[in-house]
Amino acid sequence: MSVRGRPSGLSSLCSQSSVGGMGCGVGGPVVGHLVGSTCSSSSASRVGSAGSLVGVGAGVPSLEGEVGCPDCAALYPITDDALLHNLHTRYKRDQIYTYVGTGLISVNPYRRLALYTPEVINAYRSTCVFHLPPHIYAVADAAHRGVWERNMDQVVVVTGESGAGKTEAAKLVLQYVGYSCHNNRLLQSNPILEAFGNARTRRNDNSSRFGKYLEMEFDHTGEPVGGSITHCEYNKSRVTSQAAGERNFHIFYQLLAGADIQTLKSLRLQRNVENYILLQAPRHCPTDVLDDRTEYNITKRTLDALGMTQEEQLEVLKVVAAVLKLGNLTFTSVNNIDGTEGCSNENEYELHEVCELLSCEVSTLTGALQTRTVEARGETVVAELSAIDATRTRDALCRALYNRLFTWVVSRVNEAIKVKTMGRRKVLGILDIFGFEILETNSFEQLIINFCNEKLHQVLTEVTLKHTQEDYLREGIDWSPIDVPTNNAVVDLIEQRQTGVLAVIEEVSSRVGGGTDALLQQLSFSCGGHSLFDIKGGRHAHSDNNIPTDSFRIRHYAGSVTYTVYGFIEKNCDALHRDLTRSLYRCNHRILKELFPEGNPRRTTLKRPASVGTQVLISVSALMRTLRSKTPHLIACIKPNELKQPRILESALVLHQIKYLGLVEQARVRCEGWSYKGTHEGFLSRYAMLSLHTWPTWRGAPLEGCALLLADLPITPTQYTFGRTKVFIKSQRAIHELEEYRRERLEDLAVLVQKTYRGWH
Ligand code: AOV
Ligand code: MG
Repeated sequence: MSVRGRPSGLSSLCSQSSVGGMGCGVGGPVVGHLVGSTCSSSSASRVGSAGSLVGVGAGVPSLEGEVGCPDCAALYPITDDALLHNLHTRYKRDQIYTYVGTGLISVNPYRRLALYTPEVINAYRSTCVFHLPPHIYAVADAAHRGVWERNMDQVVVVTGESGAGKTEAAKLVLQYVGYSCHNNRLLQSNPILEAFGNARTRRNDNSSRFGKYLEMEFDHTGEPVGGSITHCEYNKSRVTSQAAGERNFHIFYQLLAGADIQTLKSLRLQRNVENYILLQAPRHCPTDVLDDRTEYNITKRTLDALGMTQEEQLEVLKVVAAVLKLGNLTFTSVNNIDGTEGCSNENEYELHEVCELLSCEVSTLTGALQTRTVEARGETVVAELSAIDATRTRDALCRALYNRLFTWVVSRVNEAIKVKTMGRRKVLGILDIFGFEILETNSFEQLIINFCNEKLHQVLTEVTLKHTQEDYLREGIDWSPIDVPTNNAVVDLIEQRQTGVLAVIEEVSSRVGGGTDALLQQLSFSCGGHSLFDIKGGRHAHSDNNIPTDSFRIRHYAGSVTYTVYGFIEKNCDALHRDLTRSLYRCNHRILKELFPEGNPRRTTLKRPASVGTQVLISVSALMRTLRSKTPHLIACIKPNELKQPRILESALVLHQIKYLGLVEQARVRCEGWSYKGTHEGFLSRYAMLSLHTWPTWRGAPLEGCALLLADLPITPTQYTFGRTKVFIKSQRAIHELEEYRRERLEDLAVLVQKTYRGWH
């Protein structure tokens, strides 16, 4: 050996088998054999000796009591059924986390487990991950280290269907990183985002109705210096209509349940939910007054903590209250003397109060809601709206007010957490979007949600499976390709220019009088021949088929979804008439001017605002670019049952998710592939100090240097290989130990430098 002080752990590298993923050299019996599959020796040995998190008195995690296989990449054989069995075995013992190579599977426990205490956080910060059970903190730690040890941008991506646990997982990652850094401002912002952006749906009591991408920024020392939040597509139609058994956004209920009498009075509100039409769900839905009250206090505290003044908070709440009260306005038809139809508002008092809240003239708002200014042949004519049109205008106004308020709140939060210093920075991003949804009736929102999930799935397949294998082939290393199903065809079907589903919706939206029938016809014409698209009477052989006449069906990666086209065009446009934006801009309410800048009469551009579909395409492709530019860490969340109940795992439901999340392919590529890859130069420059062959200087070819260096380390030759430009190392553990060893070496060198320095003085 040409180096000294080698940690004893490194010697275990010699005895490792070539099984990929998280193989571990700690000896011990295999616990929890699988039917028809076993845990391969290296990984099984991780199970060796020590404890499940739950019920361990001291609350410190250890490996004892782990059942099944902590890493699916070490199962043999790797099949859907074997994965299911493994997850089930572990779930029964509250072991909800399982690795799949470097990624993590998390099965929703639907109950609080003692897994997230400060002791556990400290354990994952201070102990080698190979001596601990699988945990989301291990993923968070790897991402965090990637930033401050390797100085590379990282991103944690959480996937899974609605209710699978993505948002909770994202919060835990943030909690871990925030805790380690003693900086919780970004974490603190979460209750506000959830209050305004989440709602109870049939599938999840706290469903995210917007996509969220959080970024923590770190300076060159690894200290967090701030962050930012990007949100995308917002389910604004929920403001004015909710499906049976669902609720509106949390903030409405929180406000009514939690605000004190004085605040309610100044907001002209009454405590009773039943007084507001927008909160009357079509089917009874429990309102949990107690929880809403507690949550209101949390939201309020968060607003305080982010530095929002009491006046500012009141301004925000006034807009929320105005939306609720606007929703109560009802219009009835009036026949004018000249034969035209007009309408009158049945609830004058409520309208007066709305105007008080928004500081605007009653006549201004009445005019905006009940009339329309049209220009014809150079003349300006004010036409009265029918009761139906005034109702539509009222709803569009409610949605726009709420939607823009949410965007304003997010930018206010961004203001509070933004980086205040200059200098080079690296980021750790966390992506948590709304999960894939199949409801009884699926509308435009579901199409958008499911399209976003398709895009995410496409990019993740690309960066984790496709690119990895392409790299092996490019580098010329021995590799038998593993077939990876892609969802490119369905993504194309939806996003293709001119002929894709979104383009068709856009085109029909821009036609004068384009409605549901025109949309169905055009969809049938443009997409009817696509093998993943069905529509009644479509050109495809299978196009018939129990599809209602007002619907079309897309076969998504996660299942077939039938969409009812009713309301698509309105939801896609949802533009506000100029009369409305001008009236809102004229209000004396401080925030409204910022919310409706296009209402400024001095602004002359009459450009049509981008439709929802176009906005989604733009923001999703920006998000995917961000993902591609960072080192990904994956967390696949699994929903164990539809009942939202603990301790129940429905096999068919979980198997379906295992399949469409591509977990078997992930496990296979990890098992047969290589955990680490780095250029010859990069590897050498990082680890040259571990061998006297390459340290203090190496002047030969990098490849030769790497070969000498690796030969000098206790790693068996099966554990590494050389590609044309890169070094590949089989197990994560080997890399981990190289890093440990490098750290010790750096400490040795620091001591040496100190001694030399003292010697000089
Ligand atoms: P989602 O984000 O994946 O759905 P959530 O993260 O909101 O799902 O989780 C749904 C519910 O499951 C939470 O409100 C918790 O009650 C429970 N849950 C999830 N993870 C855990 C955990 N680790 N421990 C305890 N309970 C948990 V959606 O936003 O609908 O796509 O759109
Ligand atoms: Mg969520």
